[in-house]
Amino acid sequence: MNLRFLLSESSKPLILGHQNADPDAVCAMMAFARMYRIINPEGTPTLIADDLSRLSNQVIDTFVPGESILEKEGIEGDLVILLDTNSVFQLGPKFQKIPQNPSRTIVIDHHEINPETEVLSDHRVVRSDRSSTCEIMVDLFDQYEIPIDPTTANLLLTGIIFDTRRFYFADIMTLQTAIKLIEHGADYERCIKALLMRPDRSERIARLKAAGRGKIHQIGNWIIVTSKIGAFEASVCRALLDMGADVAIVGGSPSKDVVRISSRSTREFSTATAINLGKDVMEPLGNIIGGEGGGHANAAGANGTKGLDEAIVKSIELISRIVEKEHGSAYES
Ligand SMILES: [Mn+2]
Repeated sequence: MNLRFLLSESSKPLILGHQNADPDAVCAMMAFARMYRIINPEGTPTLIADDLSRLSNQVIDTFVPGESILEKEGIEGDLVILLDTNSVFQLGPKFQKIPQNPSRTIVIDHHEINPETEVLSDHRVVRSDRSSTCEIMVDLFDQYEIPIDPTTANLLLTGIIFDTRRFYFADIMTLQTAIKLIEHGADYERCIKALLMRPDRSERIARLKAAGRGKIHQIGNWIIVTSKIGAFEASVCRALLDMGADVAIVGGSPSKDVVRISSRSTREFSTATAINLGKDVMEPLGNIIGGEGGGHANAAGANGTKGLDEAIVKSIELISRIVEKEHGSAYES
């Protein structure tokens, strides 16, 4: 792919990120727009995403206040660039139809390879060995010998810090890239601060109340915590795992005839017990609460209309039954 050529002959590129764009997507988009303006100062890039996360807005306010990412439909472009995104599905329903012409579509992404990407785009930089799209962007700036100014360096370092979970997922290349960005003027402390965000007051109160009401169940060596709260069930589950639970199951009845249950488990728990919260717990609970349940191994939920207390009791039964059946002898000895 000759990125310089594609950008120099396009006057109205559309730079797209995935739905609910996270800081990696947003920072890669902002950096890409800056790269484009250096290659083609005459052109006007448009940045588009279906909703930004709260944290992404905070990052924009920190480093590029006044610059914006649009959510408007119907904007025409002569080149489409997908960042941190490898399928139209990830763009969200509003913008799924934008990529139409593979010869005018570029994909820059670090997720697992998706067969759809090849159909979607003739110009791809897909590197699933990299832990963020922003890291790939640094390589592109280098490859095309485009200078990185301090603001771009801050944006790219922030995206890297976010997607690597502050360098939890990082290798020597990631760390070298981070150093390079600091040498170009990125302020590490500012980047870290741009990514710090306390949850809203109401969410913090929900977490604290649910923790206060929590019931602790010890099954084998595992700690399962159940609780009830009318809102922020998923956030409460994450908080309970942070506090030390192996599994958190939190139900709420935000109004009459509405029952919601959310659950989370640690990787350690799902690996050792093979319990898939979606299939093994939330699917059966869906029946009890007169609705449906499902999800993934470590994060699942159910929605229904009744029977919250019964469902929570049942969830513990379901988990104990599997743990005791698979691992009973180990605990008895
Ligand atoms: Mn990413």
